[in-house]
Amino acid sequence: MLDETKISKAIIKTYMDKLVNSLNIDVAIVGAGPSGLTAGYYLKKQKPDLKIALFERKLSIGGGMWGGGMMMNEIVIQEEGRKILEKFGVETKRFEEGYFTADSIESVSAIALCTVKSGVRIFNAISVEDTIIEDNIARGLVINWTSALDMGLHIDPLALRAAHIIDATGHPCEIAHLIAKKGKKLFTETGGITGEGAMYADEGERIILKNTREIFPNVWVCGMAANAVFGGSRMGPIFGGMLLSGKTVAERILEKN
Ligand code: 48H
Repeated sequence: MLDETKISKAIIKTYMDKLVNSLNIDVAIVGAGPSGLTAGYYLKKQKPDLKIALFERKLSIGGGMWGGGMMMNEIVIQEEGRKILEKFGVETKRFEEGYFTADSIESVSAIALCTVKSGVRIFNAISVEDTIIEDNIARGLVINWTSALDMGLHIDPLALRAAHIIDATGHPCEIAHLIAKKGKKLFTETGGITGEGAMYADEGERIILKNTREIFPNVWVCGMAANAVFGGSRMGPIFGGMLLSGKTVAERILEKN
């Protein structure tokens, strides 16, 4: 006879162990779009002993990749992005010289599976609502249930400490905004957030790796958030830059360590 209370206990205990083990970690990633997932994967690949947790506001991970372009579920990548996608086991097709396509469903599923299997702990349906900042150095994240925030419930959050934080929140670059809103200066020309530029795919894909960097002590930015912070262009449904930016932020964090 199945005991319903054992099913409940198994879920509650296993989940809580996972969460408690994520309260003091090496890297906390915010946002499970293509750049955040890729960043987690490459960090673990290079240094398997790192403790990494990724927090995603939505129930589903994958961010803006599922929808391809205008909900046509194909994405475009160039040669360098194709190499990363193929490492994840995704089949790519040559469209024309320099342009490859991949099924967006296959891409998200493969990246997500590789990232989970690498040992990155993913917490979905949890939003990052603030950061811990001590003496002008970021030390961790403040988290809450997305559902509680959506309902406007007055529920105090919980917090965790992390040696590094990655803002992989895409267009809204939410972690950068949270820090700037507290009156803190970012490592940008103005000390603030420039906001992303209009669409210019070639520039957006080129500049994203330069923009993938530390923006505040212990806070790094990757993916679309990197261009949003530094005024880089948007690029539409071409995703190589997101994958390369995730890989690059992992490399830059490891170089600094
Ligand atoms: C927890 C959060 C929070 C928060 C946001 O948008 P994403 O897919 O981000 P990237 O940078 O990996 O990829 C960008 C790409 O999808 C894209 O939009 C492109 C290429 N656009 C070009 C163009 O021209 O439009 O994923 C970000 C994820 C999402 O799943 C959010 O739900 C999540 O971050 N998120 N999670 N706490 N505070 N804020």
